[in-house]
Amino acid sequence: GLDAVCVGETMALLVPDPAGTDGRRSFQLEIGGAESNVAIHLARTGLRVAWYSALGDDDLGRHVRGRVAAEGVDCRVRTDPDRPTGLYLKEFDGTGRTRVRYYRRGSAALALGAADAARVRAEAPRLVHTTGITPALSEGCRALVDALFTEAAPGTLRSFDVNYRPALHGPDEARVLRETARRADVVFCGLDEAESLWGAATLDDVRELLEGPDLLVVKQGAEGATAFRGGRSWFAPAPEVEVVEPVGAGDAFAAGVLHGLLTGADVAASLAEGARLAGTALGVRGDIPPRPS
Ligand code: KDG
Repeated sequence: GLDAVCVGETMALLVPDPAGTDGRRSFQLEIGGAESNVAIHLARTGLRVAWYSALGDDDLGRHVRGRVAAEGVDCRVRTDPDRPTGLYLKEFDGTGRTRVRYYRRGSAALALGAADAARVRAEAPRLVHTTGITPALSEGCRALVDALFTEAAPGTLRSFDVNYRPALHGPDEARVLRETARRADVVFCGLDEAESLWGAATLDDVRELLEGPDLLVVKQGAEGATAFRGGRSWFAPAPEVEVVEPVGAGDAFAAGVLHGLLTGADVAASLAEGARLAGTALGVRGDIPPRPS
C-alpha cells in the first residue's frame, strides 16, 4: 500500500535568471506546489507516495506531471480538457525577498471536489497530507479538504500544513484554517502565520488555539521549530545554511518530519530530519533542490 497521498494543486513555475545587460530576460521552467513538494521529498527518502491532483491538457501540465513522475511519485492526476494548468512566478527585487505571482484562476485543480476524497480514501494510505492553500482555491477544493479529513479511512494519519498565503486567502480563512487544523492528526504552523491569522503571539497561544492534533509542530523561522505531543515538547534549531530563497523550505521541513513519523523515528529525530531537509531547500531559487546524487 501507499505510505502517503499528498493532495493539492501543482503549477508550472517560472524562476527568473539574473537579468542580462541587454534587457532580455530568461527563466527556468520548474514546478511548484506545496503538496507535490512534500510528495517529492518523501519519495526521495524511499517511501511509496502518490500525488493527487488535476492538470490541464497542455504543455505546462505535461511538464508538471513529467517532473513529479520522474521523482518516483505516483501521479493520480486527472487531465481536464477544459481548464489550463496553473502557473506561478517568483520575482526577485534585489532585496532578498521573493514576491510570488499566481496565474491560476480557473485552473484544472480548482475543479477538484469532495468526490475526489473518496478516491484518496480508496487508496487506504498510511498518511494523507494537504495544506491550507487547497481550501483557499475554490468551493470544491474546500469541500475536498473537508471530506479528506472528516472521512479519512480509520488509521490514516491526517497531516495539515497551515501554509497561509495572504495573496490567496480571503477574510474567511482564519476560521477555515483553524477548523481544518483541529481536525488533523499532525499540524505544521508557522508562528508568524499564527500571529497573522489568529493574533497568536506565543507558542502557548498557538497550542491553545489548535487544540486537537496529536502532534503540533510550530515553526519559529530562523530560530527553529517546536513540537508538542501529549503534554511534552521538543525543540530543534534551524539549519545553519545560507538562505538563497525560502519558498519551498516549509514543505521540505514537513516532509522530513513526516518521514520520521512514518518510519518510526521519535519526535526529536523527526524534527531534526525536517530541519536538515529544509536546509537543502533554502539553498535554491526553485522550490525543490536537485535530487541528491
Ligand atoms: O510551499 C510552497 C508553495 O507555496 C509553492 O510551491 C506554490 O503551492 C504553491 C502556492 O500555492 O503558493
